[in-house]
Amino acid sequence: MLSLLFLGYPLFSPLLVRGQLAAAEAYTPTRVACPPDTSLVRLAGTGTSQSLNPSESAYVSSRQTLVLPSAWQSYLTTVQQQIEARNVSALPSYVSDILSGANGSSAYPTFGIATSGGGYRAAIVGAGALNALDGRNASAIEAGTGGLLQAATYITGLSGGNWLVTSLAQADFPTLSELVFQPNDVSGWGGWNAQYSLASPTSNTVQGLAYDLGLITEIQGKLLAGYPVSIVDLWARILARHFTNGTSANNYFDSSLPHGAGITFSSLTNLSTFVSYSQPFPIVVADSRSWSANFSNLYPDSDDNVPLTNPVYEFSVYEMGSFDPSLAAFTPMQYLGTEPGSDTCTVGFDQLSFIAATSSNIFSSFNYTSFLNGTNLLTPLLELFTQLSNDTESLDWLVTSRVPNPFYGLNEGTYLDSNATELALVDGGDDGEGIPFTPLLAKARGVDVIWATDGSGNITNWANGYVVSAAQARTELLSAYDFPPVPTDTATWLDEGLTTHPTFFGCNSSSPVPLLIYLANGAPPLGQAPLTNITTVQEAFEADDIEAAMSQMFDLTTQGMATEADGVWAKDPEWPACLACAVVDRSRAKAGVERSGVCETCMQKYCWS
Ligand SMILES: *[C@@H]1O[C@H](CO)[C@@H](O)[C@H](O)[C@H]1NC(C)=O
Ligand SMILES: *[C@@H]1O[C@H](CO)[C@@H](O)[C@H](O)[C@H]1NC(C)=O
Ligand SMILES: *[C@@H]1O[C@H](CO)[C@@H](O)[C@H](O)[C@H]1NC(C)=O
Ligand SMILES: *[C@@H]1O[C@H](CO)[C@@H](O)[C@H](O)[C@H]1NC(C)=O
Ligand SMILES: *[C@@H]1O[C@H](CO)[C@@H](O)[C@H](O)[C@H]1NC(C)=O
Ligand SMILES: *[C@@H]1O[C@H](CO)[C@@H](O)[C@H](O)[C@H]1NC(C)=O
Ligand SMILES: *[C@@H]1O[C@H](CO)[C@@H](O)[C@H](O)[C@H]1NC(C)=O
Ligand SMILES: *[C@@H]1O[C@H](CO)[C@@H](O)[C@H](O)[C@H]1NC(C)=O
Ligand SMILES: *[C@@H]1O[C@H](CO)[C@@H](O)[C@H](O)[C@H]1NC(C)=O
Ligand SMILES: *[C@@H]1O[C@H](CO)[C@@H](O)[C@H](O)[C@H]1NC(C)=O
Ligand SMILES: *[C@@H]1O[C@H](CO)[C@@H](O)[C@H](O)[C@H]1NC(C)=O
Ligand SMILES: CC(=O)N[C@H]1CO[C@H](CO)[C@@H](O)[C@@H]1O
Repeated sequence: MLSLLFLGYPLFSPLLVRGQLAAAEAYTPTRVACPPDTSLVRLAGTGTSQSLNPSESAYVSSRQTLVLPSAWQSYLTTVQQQIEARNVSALPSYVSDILSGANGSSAYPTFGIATSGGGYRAAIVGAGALNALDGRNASAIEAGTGGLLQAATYITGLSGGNWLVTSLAQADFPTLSELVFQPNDVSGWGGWNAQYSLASPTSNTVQGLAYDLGLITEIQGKLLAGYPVSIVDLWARILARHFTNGTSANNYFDSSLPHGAGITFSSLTNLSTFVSYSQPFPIVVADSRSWSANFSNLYPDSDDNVPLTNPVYEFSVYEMGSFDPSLAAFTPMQYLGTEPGSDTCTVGFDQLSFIAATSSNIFSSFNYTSFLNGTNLLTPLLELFTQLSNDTESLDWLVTSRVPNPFYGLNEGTYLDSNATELALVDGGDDGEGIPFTPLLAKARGVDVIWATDGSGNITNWANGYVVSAAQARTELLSAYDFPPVPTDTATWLDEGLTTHPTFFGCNSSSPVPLLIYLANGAPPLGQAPLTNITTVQEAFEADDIEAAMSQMFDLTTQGMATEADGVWAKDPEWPACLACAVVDRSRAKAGVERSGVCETCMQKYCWS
């Protein structure tokens, strides 16, 4: 339909280019002289000689010195107050020794939070869980779980979870209700705007056409500047209206505004909460859809055709690359988009909306032909796009995120993308590992304990552990990462009820294997009617429905192993204590102290053996 309407429309005429929208201009990368002494590849090493980006090390170490001591103390106070209020057994003294700082700064755990993919559902349940861990929320304090978010060193996201992580970071780390619902902040953060459907935000045909055409116009500058574009760039411009600053309910269709174009991932270092080290360090991931992959390494039943051995790339404010041993290299985020062999450097390619779209590139599972046949999400846009790019040689590329390969020529023979001048990137969960564990398993980060929220939706939109089993399978194949033992089949996850209450994994392992605190969106809390198993493809939401789902997630996060008697449900009063026991457990073991008191019973109760 659309393509017929616009066939012959002079989309690429110089006229239109001159009249480029603010967004198009801000979205277009530019080539600049490379600053002297800039290396575009950092070799990160492997095993014990692995190194972090010096800027990341500096951020983390400042956060550890200036922010985390009081964050851990506040969390400890919260837990202790709840233990008293509930009249349950006191914590063994080693918990307070560790979290109060009495045993020195090296005793603090290094804590990371991971949020899975699963579309808007994953973003919503992830936000609900973070809200229950947020020390700024009085209900979370009363539940005895508030403050853990503030004590995290890292936060990772992929796909829908990456929408949560990137929007939270760029909005300057607001509370979760401000993040999701912020009404009409015209100049800055305007909330998720979830009432506007991702694919078709308006039922007004004229407005819809203008909107679609606007999206195309917004990515033209990038194409004309000689950079590869794809459907992922259109997706980026849509997501920008939901997950970056500059759009509110009132101006969603205002084509004179940049709608978040120009906000780059690398520029987030200027935010006040970043300058004060108040944010957990954000990282998102995407997979390589290498054309020369070893397809015998597909995770069983994974339907996205990305083998587990393909590189998983991570993106942070400082760099993009992978600790996977086949690559073990990074490029500065600021200069992402620089063509291999070029004597100029590209800036402005690392648009946050483009990274968010890359990590949530669900289009890869459509092949181009099937995409054009029928009505899929964005099909009309793709039709329009085809008219523009006319790139019949590489149609398959149009469903991947296209990034000039900073690592071209590196590690030939082991690094899968070595001979590709352009990376083809797809959704971070396409290999089956639907929770972004990989960055948290990098040896150089030394993460002791991981909180994972699983909002994937394998069974009637509930999580079934599949994505965690896949993560274990990947670490076995790559043998560069340590992962706690978890069930290998979904039957075990479900039969043992591991998805209906929080479960600890790796209780009998020791460092460097991290302890995993796993919370699945696997069943409604407290016997309530389910609201959180939202279908993955739902594209628009009423604020009330999001609020209700987040409220259920709050209960799910704070209930522990709930109990039922005569139809009355109760949260586990010991859950705050048990969670604290898990958080300090690696630090405890490193100090050579035995588990004792309530921690012993807690670990028996919540650990999977
Ligand atoms: C707390 O529990 C103990 C025993 O478990 C009991 O003796 C005591 O009376 C309880 N205190 C309150 C205030 O409920
Ligand atoms: C987004 O807007 C908020 C205020 O609503 C502001 O604090 C923050 O700095 C802005 N972030 C960016 C990247 O402009
Ligand atoms: C941070 O802000 C300063 C001053 O506005 C600017 O010069 C600099 O380029 C910004 N840094 C980044 C990484 O955007
Ligand atoms: C592909 O992976 C399989 C299973 O790990 C392995 O046996 C095989 O050698 C690999 N093939 C190539 C060409 O690397
Ligand atoms: C296109 O869609 C029609 C109707 O859904 C289907 O019958 C046909 O097989 C599809 N063709 C291709 C090439 O996918
Ligand atoms: C793409 O999908 C169509 C329709 O499903 C199918 O006929 C075709 O073989 C597929 N092409 C490739 C390269 O997989
Ligand atoms: C598209 O391809 C056709 C046929 O090869 C060619 O005539 C036309 O100039 C191309 N258009 C663009 C915009 O490249
Ligand atoms: C890249 O290498 C793979 C195998 O290592 C090969 O199949 C492929 O054709 C190569 N691609 C190019 C563009 O050279
Ligand atoms: C949600 O879960 C319930 C109970 O398992 C099921 O009956 C319902 O169909 C699910 N809803 C969706 C949208 O999948
Ligand atoms: C705290 O969390 C509760 C439970 O989800 C929510 O109802 C409330 O709005 C939150 N408060 C703030 C200030 O965000
Ligand atoms: C804390 O320090 C005390 C005194 O040095 C020591 O006895 C104890 O084992 C330490 N505990 C932990 C958990 O490090
Ligand atoms: C995409 C996905 O997760 N699929 C899996 C869902 O779980 C079943 C087993 O219960 C697997 O067979 C699917 O591959």
